[in-house]
Amino acid sequence: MSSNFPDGFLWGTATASYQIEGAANVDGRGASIWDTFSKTPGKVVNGDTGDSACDHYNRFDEDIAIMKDLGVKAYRFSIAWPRLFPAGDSVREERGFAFYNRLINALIAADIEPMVTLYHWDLPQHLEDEGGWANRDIVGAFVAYATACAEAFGDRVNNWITLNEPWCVSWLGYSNGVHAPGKKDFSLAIAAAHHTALAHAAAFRAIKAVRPDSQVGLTLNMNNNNIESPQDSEVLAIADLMDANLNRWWIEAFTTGKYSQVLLDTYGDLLNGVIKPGDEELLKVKTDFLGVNYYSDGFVRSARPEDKPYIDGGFMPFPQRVDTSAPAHLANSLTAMGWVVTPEGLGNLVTRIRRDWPEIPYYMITENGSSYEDVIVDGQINDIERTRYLTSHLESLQKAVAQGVPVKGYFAWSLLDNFEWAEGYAKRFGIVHVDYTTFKRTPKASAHRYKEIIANNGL
Ligand code: PNW
Repeated sequence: MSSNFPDGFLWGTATASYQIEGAANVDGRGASIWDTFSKTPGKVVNGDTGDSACDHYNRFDEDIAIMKDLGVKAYRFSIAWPRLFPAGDSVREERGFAFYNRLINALIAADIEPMVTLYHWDLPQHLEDEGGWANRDIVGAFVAYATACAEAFGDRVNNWITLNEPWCVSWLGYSNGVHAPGKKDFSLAIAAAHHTALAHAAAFRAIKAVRPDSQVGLTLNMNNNNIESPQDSEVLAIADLMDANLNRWWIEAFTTGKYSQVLLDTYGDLLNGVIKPGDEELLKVKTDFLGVNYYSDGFVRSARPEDKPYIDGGFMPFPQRVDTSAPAHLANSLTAMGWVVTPEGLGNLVTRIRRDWPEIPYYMITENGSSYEDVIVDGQINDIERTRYLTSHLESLQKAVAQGVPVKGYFAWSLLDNFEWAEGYAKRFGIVHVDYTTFKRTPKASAHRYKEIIANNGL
């Protein structure tokens, strides 16, 4: 069996606006919830903010040249909503549009396909002041923003992702509060989850109205939740809720217009109360592709006597009595984020998506990557673990693709070391190292390996 990927496989790298751009107070950009959150003491490690980040705003030509050298065919980046509409209303900032025009034109000149994420977490602060994703009015605001983007950039951008990881937006942002806007209110998270699902469908229609031939998808963070004590009915019930909450919520919304019974039962009036008559038809949309962000599998087994009841990720309405720790054989090879390394999970996940939702035409792996502590020796970064993470996940993906699973592209997270949200700059995911005092970029060994993989169209 060939170890190659199909011809035309879209090899890419991915980033997000707030994580790399910097230039936070330049060219009329408005404040986003991440400006506010990162400047709130205690929210981000070391008090880091995205004010300067990688200075990509001023150095995108150099970053495109690096991608060109790697042979990258596509680049996934996000647009900062508050650069285009600083107050989140209808008042445009033309210098923001001009920046993304420069970026898109430079990508096309380098023969790199732009793949645009409309929302990768930098909500205009003014919209949060009105309730943000927990206020249903956000759907209309997002449609206006999506329409403006399709009108401005749709002559050159064919691939659109409406939202990145609505699970993180909803649960990390509004329930457990580790991400902006840092709210800790279970009911707000449930409202946000429903409104992000509505926003995806509405933005999908808005982009298609402007550019009928464009490809519009939604990116979700997903995992396989491996059940290690299938004889325990409590574990089975909690695992089903975890899967519905993380993996099925938004897919079932756009494929069926409805949510799993386990979600309706668990969240009761908090969920039923935000669903309005007619929402079923609004939620349902023939999404062109699913964007999959995959980092790590989950594990769940019977609670040990020492396991105290706890609430994981802020999405359990009751304390769960299960053990979700890493299995012993994986526990001493965690990434710097503390995440288990489970390469076979990537192939398993796309195979599961194919089995459960055959109506979704194809998928893009819109993020996959790892954080490790890098050491610079003689100006070189020999990131063996990150390189192994990359190759082992691609081996797993290749096997699934060879079985006919329709994955059309893979975007390494991330092109650059960057602002890793609540972890600040302390955690590095880049295949290219960034020195945050000089902004010097140095491709790591993983980037050199990725270049070979792209050149061979396989491992
Ligand atoms: C994703 N979690 O975030 C994001 O899309 C990226 O912007 C981010 O840099 C990358 O993964 C690495 O973290 C996540 O706690 C952040 O479950 C946190 C979680 C999941 C995804």
